[in-house]
Amino acid sequence: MLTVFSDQHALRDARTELYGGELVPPFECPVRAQHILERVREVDLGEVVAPRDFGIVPLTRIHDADFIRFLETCWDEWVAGGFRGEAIATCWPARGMQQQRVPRHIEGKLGHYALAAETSISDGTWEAARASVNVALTAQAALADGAREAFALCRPPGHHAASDLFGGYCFINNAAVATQAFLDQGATRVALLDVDFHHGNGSQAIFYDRDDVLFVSLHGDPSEAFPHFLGYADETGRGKGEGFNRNYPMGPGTDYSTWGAALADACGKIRDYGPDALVVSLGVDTFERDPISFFKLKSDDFRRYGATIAALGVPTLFVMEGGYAVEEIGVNAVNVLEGYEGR
Ligand code: SP5
Ligand code: ZN
Repeated sequence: MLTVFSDQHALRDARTELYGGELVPPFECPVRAQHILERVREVDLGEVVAPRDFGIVPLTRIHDADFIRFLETCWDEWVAGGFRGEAIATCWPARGMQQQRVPRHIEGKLGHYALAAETSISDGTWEAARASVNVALTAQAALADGAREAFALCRPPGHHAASDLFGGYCFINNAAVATQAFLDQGATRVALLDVDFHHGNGSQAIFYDRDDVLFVSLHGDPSEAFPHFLGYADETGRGKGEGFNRNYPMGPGTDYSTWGAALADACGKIRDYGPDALVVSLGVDTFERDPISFFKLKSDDFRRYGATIAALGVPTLFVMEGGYAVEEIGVNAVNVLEGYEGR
């Protein structure tokens, strides 16, 4: 299987994450991508290529122009504001306050566009996010050119980013942009399967009103886990999109007997939908030793579920999302891809 990878991921190297009331080194760090790339090479998964530049237009199919502009200018505005640390949102348009007006001051803008405070914006973040979405689009183009599968080794991840929100370590929704690219190139239906431990709130929100994308997510129960405010089982889509959103929230301690059964059910929905392409938001933070998650998947389980996804027989684009057990991240992510290939 082809892997697309960009060295520019390393430009996303924030110093701080707000966690447990402290500023700690971010869980979402450059070594994650290095370990995955090393494992891709170790098992000889296939060719590794650098991305092409697709420009801004494919991003504007998913994200608002003012949000893209914010990401582009945030760091410079923050520095111009005279702050010493990294850009962190500290106030929000909460219940009863104005949601529509975008403040002019950078602290107001951060609150308007952030869905969470753990994700600091730092120098190079925008450049890395651009490279990451180009990775997804280059892998998508390989499928458009006839490949049956490809691996977009994206970093930073994307599934928490909505049309005008960043957070959860995500800035541009790589999987959503790639999904839209399939549709813009003539696909009629695309399934987006999100197996990251966290609910893909950004992807759900982006496609919630639509029937041309089936969004299916397996994740930690939002009542117990980030992003906390979306991802319940009764969120099934709206209007034309009714029935085209499926959530499988699961509780602490969930192991493969439960998780695998949910995946089998999810795959049944995808099969019934009959998509032209499948995009997998591939997070491996479902691993038993993930430092911020509470599922109990073992390394071999990743291989098993790769095979389950392959049995759908649909052209498949894997887009890297989360996974923070850094030592095992390469084995776990590549196990999914090897399981898919039946090796
Ligand atoms: C892409 C992705 O996986 N993003 C995840 C972002 C999670 N950020 C918030 C983490 C809060 C973790 N609280 C964990 C408590 C552990 N005891
Ligand atoms: Zn995650």
